[in-house]
Amino acid sequence: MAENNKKNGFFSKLKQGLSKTRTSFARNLEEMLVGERLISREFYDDLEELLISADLGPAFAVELIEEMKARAKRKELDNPDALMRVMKEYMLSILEPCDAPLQIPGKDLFTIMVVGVNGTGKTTTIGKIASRLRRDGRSVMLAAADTFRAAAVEQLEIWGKRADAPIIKHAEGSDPSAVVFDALRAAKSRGTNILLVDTAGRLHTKANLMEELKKIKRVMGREVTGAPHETLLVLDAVTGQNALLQAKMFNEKIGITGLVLTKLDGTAKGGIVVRIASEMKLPIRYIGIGEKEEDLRPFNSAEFVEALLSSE
Ligand SMILES: Nc1nc2c(ncn2[C@@H]2O[C@H](COP(=O)(O)OP(=O)(O)O)[C@@H](O)[C@H]2O)c(=O)[nH]1
Ligand SMILES: [Mg+2]
Repeated sequence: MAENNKKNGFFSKLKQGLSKTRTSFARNLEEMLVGERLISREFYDDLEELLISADLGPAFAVELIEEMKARAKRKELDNPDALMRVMKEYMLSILEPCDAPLQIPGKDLFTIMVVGVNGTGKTTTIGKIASRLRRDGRSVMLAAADTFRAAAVEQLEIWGKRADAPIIKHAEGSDPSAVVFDALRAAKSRGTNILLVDTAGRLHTKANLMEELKKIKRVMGREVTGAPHETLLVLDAVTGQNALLQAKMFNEKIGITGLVLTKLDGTAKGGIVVRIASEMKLPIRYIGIGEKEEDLRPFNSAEFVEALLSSE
């Protein structure tokens, strides 16, 4: 299938999107290697700086350098290709455990609560997921529980129409939990397979937001056993280390079961995906590389490493 083909549009676009990260990284690395002895002190210092500036994180840098030093001692690291190979292997070993696509059983109601800071891409991601699922012939319903702005509901409605998925909404400013309650009832009575819940992300009232999200979770758990079955946190890769801080905060306050990394088209901070993987150890369900429906894919660690590190 086209989706499994490395030469497909998605892979090219991902590679294109990560090119800023790659140029500030892989190319620098190649330049560093020209004429330089691989195992000099300065080389490791430069490498550490480079890894940290690509948002790969200090832990990654230290561990990778330890690994390289060990291999250099065993004389396994005597050319740039070998070094690149070690880097790829190491990155893959961090990302592979996060390679866990969302599995949605075919019967019974499966509920997905989508959370994250304003502007990270929650509503867009819900629309894209809904379209994917509809294309697979699943029944999908959307709950507009970001009741803060009317525009948020309208945006979700547009995606709902596009995906042919009904939406449950209330008036602007109403209680988000009440919307979710109604949506759960509607989904149950119509025998819907998947309910996607959009939520607000305004952070200037952080404590309130977390309380609101906890309440939504409680309501879901009361109405449907095991709900929310997935609590999906959407992070904007462009924000680099802020995305990591958000992941920690949301996970601590409401518990996260999966991540979506958006805006990997055109970021110099693509390394943040590796850092989030190594520090959060949560499944990365999807990545986003644009605003359109087809710009969302299940995360694939091998594809990602290839796109991030291959120069040709
Ligand atoms: N370039 C790019 N833009 C995205 C991506 N995902 C979302 N966006 C855009 O980011 C903006 C905010 O998205 P939205 O879904 O409204 O965020 P929300 O506030 O979290 O619901 C919109 O303009 C989206 O089109 C992505 O993967 N790449
Ligand atoms: Mg939104």
